Amino acid sequence: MNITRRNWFRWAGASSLLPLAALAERATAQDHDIHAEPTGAPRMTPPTSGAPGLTPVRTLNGWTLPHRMIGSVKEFHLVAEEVEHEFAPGSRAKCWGYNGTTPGPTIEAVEGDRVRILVTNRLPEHTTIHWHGILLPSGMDGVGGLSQPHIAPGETYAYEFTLRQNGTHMYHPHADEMVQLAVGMMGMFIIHPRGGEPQRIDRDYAFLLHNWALHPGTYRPDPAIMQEFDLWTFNSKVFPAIEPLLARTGERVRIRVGNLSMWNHPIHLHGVQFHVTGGDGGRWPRSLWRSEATETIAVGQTRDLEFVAVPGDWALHCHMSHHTMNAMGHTVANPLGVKRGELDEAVRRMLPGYMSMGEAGMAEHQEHADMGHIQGPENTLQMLGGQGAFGNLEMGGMFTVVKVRDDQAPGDYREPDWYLNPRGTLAQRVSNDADFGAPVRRGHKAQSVPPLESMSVDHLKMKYGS
Ligand SMILES: [Cu+2]
Repeated sequence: MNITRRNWFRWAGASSLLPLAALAERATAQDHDIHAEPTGAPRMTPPTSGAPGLTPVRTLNGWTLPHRMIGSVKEFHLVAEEVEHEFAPGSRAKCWGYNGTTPGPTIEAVEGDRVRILVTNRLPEHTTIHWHGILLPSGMDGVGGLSQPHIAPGETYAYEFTLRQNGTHMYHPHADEMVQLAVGMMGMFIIHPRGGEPQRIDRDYAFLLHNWALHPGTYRPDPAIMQEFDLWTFNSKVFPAIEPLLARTGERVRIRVGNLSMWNHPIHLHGVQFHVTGGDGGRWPRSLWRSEATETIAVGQTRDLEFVAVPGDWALHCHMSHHTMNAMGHTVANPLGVKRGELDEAVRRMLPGYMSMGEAGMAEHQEHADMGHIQGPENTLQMLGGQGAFGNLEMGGMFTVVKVRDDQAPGDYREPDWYLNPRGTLAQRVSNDADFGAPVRRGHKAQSVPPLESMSVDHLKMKYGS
């Protein structure tokens, strides 16, 4: 049967999704090996060598590219190539990236460093790399045809320049951009200040925003799509496969976000007012910092968000609600309030397994999908997923959790269990009667009910109270 985007909404379904905790554990185990040494390569040095006391960046679900010292030059080697990528268990794709992953590994260096970046092209077409936001000679800027010849398949080019700035930057092709960006070619380029940070950063996270059109049942992202994307990602992962950000109470945390997608994304962090402290123009003077809870990161921009961690499990997500969902159709008729009656049974005679959804909202979708009642096409994630301490999160796409604990050891990135709410700090049910209380409602007659008595709540009985 031909599953189109139009009818996909009704088919969105079934994939087995691991709890956030299990996925994060896996991510921790396999990633972040910044000292990994390819066979026979000379010894690699830490990314912040030359600037002691700096905290290396932690790329969500990603890794930092090792380098080697050739004299006084830090030499990196990127390989543009096809990669087998998993957005989350149940959704794989043939993408293009660097050194085996999308996004490619993060390049970290220190202001003042002389860097040489070898770029080997193992793609079926030519490419280049543009160093987005980095001050360099025109001939190193990586715009194919303008600043250099294209790098043909099989060729290796060397870029070499001195870093004269610090901040959050990116790299991406400047050749057949529509295709090469759409299938995952991107990475971050972080330059640490040589003189150290004005304020010590205890945890320094980084991720890139992106969007993908991986049509239901297919394995190649479609580069022709401009607006109706299926997958919205932090570092090419969708929730619940995006690893959480961890911190200890009181630590200073920076989240560096870059946007190489086709949409602007209002990134919202719960629990704190963060300061926006920089962009791809570098770190801003203190007088320009803004206190925000949501920061829109436009296409082609980066932003640095800094805050002091407060204990809890805090959502970090794009505020466009369609960007916190996985595969879905955008052109279906509105099912809200529709009485389906005999409809499902009639349709099932033609389409076995059919189940219409949405007459009371879409929250039931996750339940049905998790229980296997509805099945989607192969290699396609359900629209909503993820589990928290209290039930379904009904999220996908650009969503993860910032987990802050009093007892998280400095430098420990192992994921703790769900947050234990101190006594008296957890919202809870006080009635299951819809006529409860005496709320003022316009268009409704006031009810003559006794005033709400003060209630005592036994927090010790709460499952997740401490
Ligand atoms: Cu968004």
